[in-house]
Amino acid sequence: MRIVGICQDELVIRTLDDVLRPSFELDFLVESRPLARRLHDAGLDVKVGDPRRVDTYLKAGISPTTCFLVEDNGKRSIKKVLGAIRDAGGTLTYIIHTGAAVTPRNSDALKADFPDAADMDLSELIRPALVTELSRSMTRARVQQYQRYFADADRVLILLHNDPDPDALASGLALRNLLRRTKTTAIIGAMQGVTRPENLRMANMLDIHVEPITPASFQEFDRIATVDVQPHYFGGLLLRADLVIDHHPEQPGYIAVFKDIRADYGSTSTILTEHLRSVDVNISERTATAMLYAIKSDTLFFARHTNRDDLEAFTFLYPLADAALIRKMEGAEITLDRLNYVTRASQGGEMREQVFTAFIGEAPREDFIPYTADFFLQLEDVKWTIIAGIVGNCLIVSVRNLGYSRNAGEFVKRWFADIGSAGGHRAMAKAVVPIDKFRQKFGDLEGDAMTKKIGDMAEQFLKESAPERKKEPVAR
Ligand SMILES: [Mn+2]
Repeated sequence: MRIVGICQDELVIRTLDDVLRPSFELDFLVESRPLARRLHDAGLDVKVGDPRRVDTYLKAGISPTTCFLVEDNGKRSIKKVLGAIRDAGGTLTYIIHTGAAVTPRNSDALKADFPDAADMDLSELIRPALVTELSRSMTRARVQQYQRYFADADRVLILLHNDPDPDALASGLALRNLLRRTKTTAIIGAMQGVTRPENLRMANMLDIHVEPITPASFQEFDRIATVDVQPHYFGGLLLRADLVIDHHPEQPGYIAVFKDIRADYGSTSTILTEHLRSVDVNISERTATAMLYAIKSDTLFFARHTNRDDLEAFTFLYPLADAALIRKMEGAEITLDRLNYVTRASQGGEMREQVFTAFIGEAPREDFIPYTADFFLQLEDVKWTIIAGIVGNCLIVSVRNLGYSRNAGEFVKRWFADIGSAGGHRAMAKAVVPIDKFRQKFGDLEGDAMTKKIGDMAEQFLKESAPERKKEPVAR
């Protein structure tokens, strides 16, 4: 395919020549003779002519398949140039903006006269690659700093949150990799071990061993890192960490020597993928599989709280991972026990304007509640799920939503922050409330009355918070 570049700036011409010449037949039309001579001497295919005249193009022997790349550096109108190309029979015209930002008025005027011409912005073309490269080198500096800081430690603890999920497990593996340590020199630990069946299965299949840790054992370690969690989570038991890597909103109340907290990321594994890439660490199939599964599960396969970086990390990890193994791990999600709670929720649950709420009574393990919340979010027409159940002497409330219209974290804080712990993301949140405190505040409710109360809370919250939406900044 032949491309004719109609450009005035030497840097633009040389850059386009470098970028396009291997793939296309490329020649340039310039107005200045000295410039043409210089470029010609450098081996470029250049002609001199007036780009505002039709016969310039006719003489150049263009055909209907010739593509025109017209530089608009903002100094002089290119309207006549576009007109001449069109009158000479040119149909494939691209405008490449290289000057100061195009004003919408100029751009609209051109669009009206030349609706088929496509626009490109040179800075927009360069931006993605340049930004990625620069942020990678900044990440590299940060990673090298903490690698050095951890290098001379005998024993390292990589601490996960209670009942670690795939993201926590994968992040533990990834960080151990980054610190170039083995399972004897860097312990992946948690105060409360893995309980959810699919997470146990992941840990077994990928041979990830989570050591039980007590607060008393913290001092046995020379360095402590927390991943997928911040030290405040441990309620004053851990006031200081050497390294914190997390994607939950940043919390006050602890000291960290190094931290990388990115609350707009869908998973901690995404952050760690960037760390691994920045220092060119070899990523084993096991680590890649764990991280890929983590990104998939933390973002509900990109259905919630996710960004471009998650997608980019997923794309990078995919060829390195064992996809068949991931399918096997996912198969473990459905168990007869869990179906029992799904059935309870479907029998006692209530649907109000795309909000599904259910109280599922007592459960032996906490994971039945978020599992049920995730399950009902798959239903067509369901935008929010709020599932409550009693584990021990606490009421656990799990909130999920799609579409991000209102904040799930705000919902649990609105109703439960004063009587228990409540927090989370925009799309997923949880509250843990002692049941007696719940009853003091909301009354002695059971069964269907409980479901109805939660439905009322949702309705009131969604009404109250409706105006908040207008104040939010427009997403990029
Ligand atoms: Mn996570």
